[in-house]
Amino acid sequence: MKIRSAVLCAALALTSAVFGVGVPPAAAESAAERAVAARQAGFKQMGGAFKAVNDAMRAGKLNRAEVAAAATRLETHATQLPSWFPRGSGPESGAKTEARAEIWSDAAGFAEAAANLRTQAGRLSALAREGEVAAVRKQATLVGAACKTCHTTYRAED
Ligand code: ASC
Repeated sequence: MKIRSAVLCAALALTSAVFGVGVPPAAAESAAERAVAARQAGFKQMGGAFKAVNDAMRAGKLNRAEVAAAATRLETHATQLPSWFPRGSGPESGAKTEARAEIWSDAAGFAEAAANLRTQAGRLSALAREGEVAAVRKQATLVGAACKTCHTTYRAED
């Protein structure tokens, strides 16, 4: 019985190795393409977190813990954001990306823009915990402005 399952396991492993079963389709091939896919996923999460904040504002209902958690997610992502742009993952790589070359030629400016988003998102989280809707709403527009400023300078389509 044990030997049988071991043989079965080996056969399955071999099948997987040969046919790539269980391995996700290789949508991203090169290191640059993998970096692009990873950061797009990160930005998608950021968009989701910011949407959660804006939805709460639109509904006029401030669930403090929920909005604070979304803002903290934004803050954490903002901290990691510069590392999502390894050198060589820009448009020169041939990868399909809206990242502009300025991200790397003006790395200090890019880092500063990310740090600003981190600061604004941190303030948003603190204000959400305090629970003053008007203050949260105002701060949410500053977070949006931080997103937008960076996009204007460092993203092709914005
Ligand atoms: C979002 C989102 C962005 C920013 C930006 C803010 O929700 O996906 O890229 O806000 O539009 O101006």
